[in-house]
Amino acid sequence: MQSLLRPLVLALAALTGLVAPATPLINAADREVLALNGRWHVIVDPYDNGYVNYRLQRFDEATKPSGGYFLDRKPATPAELIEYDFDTSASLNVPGDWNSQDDKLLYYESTVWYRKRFDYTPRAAGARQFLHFGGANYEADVYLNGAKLGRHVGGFTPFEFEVTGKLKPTGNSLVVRVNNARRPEAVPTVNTDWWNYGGLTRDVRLLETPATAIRDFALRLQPGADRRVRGFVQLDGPGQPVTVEIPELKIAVAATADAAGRATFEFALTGAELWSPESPRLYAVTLTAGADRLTDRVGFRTIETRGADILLNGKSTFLRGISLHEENPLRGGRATTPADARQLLGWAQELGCNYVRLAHYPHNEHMARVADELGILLWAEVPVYWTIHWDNADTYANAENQLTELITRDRNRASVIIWSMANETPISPARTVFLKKLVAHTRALDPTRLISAAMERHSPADDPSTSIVEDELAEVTDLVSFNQYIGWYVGMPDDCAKAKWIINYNKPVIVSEFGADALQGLHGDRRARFTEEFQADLYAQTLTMLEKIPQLRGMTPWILCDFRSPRRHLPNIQDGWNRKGLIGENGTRKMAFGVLQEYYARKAAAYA
Ligand code: GCB
Repeated sequence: MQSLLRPLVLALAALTGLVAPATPLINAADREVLALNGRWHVIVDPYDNGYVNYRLQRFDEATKPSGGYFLDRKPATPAELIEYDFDTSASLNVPGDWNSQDDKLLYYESTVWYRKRFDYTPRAAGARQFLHFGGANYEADVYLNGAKLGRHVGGFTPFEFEVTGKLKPTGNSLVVRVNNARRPEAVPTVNTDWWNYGGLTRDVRLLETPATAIRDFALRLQPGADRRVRGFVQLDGPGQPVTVEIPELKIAVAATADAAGRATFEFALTGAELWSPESPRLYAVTLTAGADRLTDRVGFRTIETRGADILLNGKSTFLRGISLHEENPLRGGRATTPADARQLLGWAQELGCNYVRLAHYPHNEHMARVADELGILLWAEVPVYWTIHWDNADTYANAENQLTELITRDRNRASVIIWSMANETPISPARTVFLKKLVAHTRALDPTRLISAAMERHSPADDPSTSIVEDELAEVTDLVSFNQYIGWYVGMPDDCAKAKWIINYNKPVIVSEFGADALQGLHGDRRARFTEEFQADLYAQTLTMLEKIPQLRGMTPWILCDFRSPRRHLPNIQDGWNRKGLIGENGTRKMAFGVLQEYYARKAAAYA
């Protein structure tokens, strides 16, 4: 949205209460005055009985919405008929998916109503309050004290509603209808290779700010020897003086926000140590605007490409990566906490990684923050996966919105170096128009990071051993990334030895996926599918094959841990799990883990 329009939209949102602001307050954790995590009462409502009446009319659009569960009512007299009761219903943990918390909900794909009661007295006179949701899969209708606050679509990005003047000192009822039904026109569409975890899967918080709030900011180190930082602070209130301070560097700069609430900054980052995987240096940054004050920890680094090289702080780097789903492998549910992020990213570091692909949708904010601390570079992506409806304007708007919410949330994370537009999308004119539009949108929002997409290879009909990567999209991305499964979906691992690659782009090549299923503990011949030996051999042969690509500058094999997938049916082997993990369901490393670890040790030495 253009910044000039933003105040108007915000004013409208405040007026009607039904539109979520374009971007939620940045760094919500710093604003939290009340955690709304913990147990929430839930009603599992497969027929949406609390949402629509028997004529399929929505209660929240009716003048007398008496049947809506969001009213959170109790019978006033014993004679009154009310056929639900949150107080005596079951409860679930938030943040968390419902599937892994109750066996009956493992495959559930419909509506669950969540209800939390809380008390709150504003801390300061004139303060504003916001209800902030880290994410809810897939769509959420939110109600406070019986009135609708609004709706959010998209399962992996944050949203919030201003509730200033709507809170009571005691007994607030916050009700959220979460629905995770898959829909063809949605993002993602109906077919994915991951579990459709539903629910309030991320932190829920009550935030408070003074009347004029710092809504957003970005501070970015510009490439070049003079180490200049450019950036902005966006207020959602009238223009006033804004300061940016980095006390450790004795930096304090001031600017005045314009009528649209935007203050721009440029200053020299004198004396700073740059952020890198070897030395993930973060600086405390404090922003002040009138009575509002926001703190964050920010790393400064540059990322560029030159020909086939990736330059991190000007130095050529090889991205020693692994792909990850946002799933706790041991619990088999969504990863939700900083501890979950530390476990996954810690295992990646043990493997020798300096880089991780957060597949296939925006992961929770803890991931990028922990990666910032540990020194792990990140690829972040949106669920434009496989066969999206390329011709549908709403589908495009939805994808663009998810991307905007992701970029806005994470653009101050030094760890994030790549925004990825899509995964394995079939080439067609409509698809390429759609994705190029996303690329242009991303460059406008964040000109300082690399743009990619997981593309595909193909072979000429008469020459199966030649792999060609050719995609019009690669002309506008900074990296040429593709997934390839020679040895698993295409032929056998021995075919790697014959493979020839044609990649006519003078850009860094990042192999975004390769892999093979192996059941941890299953041993046998290296040609026997699903054995650890097969997977280890595929890794060894693939790594040798990929070394033949002169522009190769990184990879994220598929995948760190086995993960749940409803597409994987082989009894006693898969049992609902994709077994391409290097780590099994119980945390045990498979043989291929060691193969990749050894390769990465050599790569680290070569690029030291
Ligand atoms: C892919 C997809 C990934 C799947 C993987 C597989 O190409 O991008 O989401 O899980 O293959 O295991 O088939």
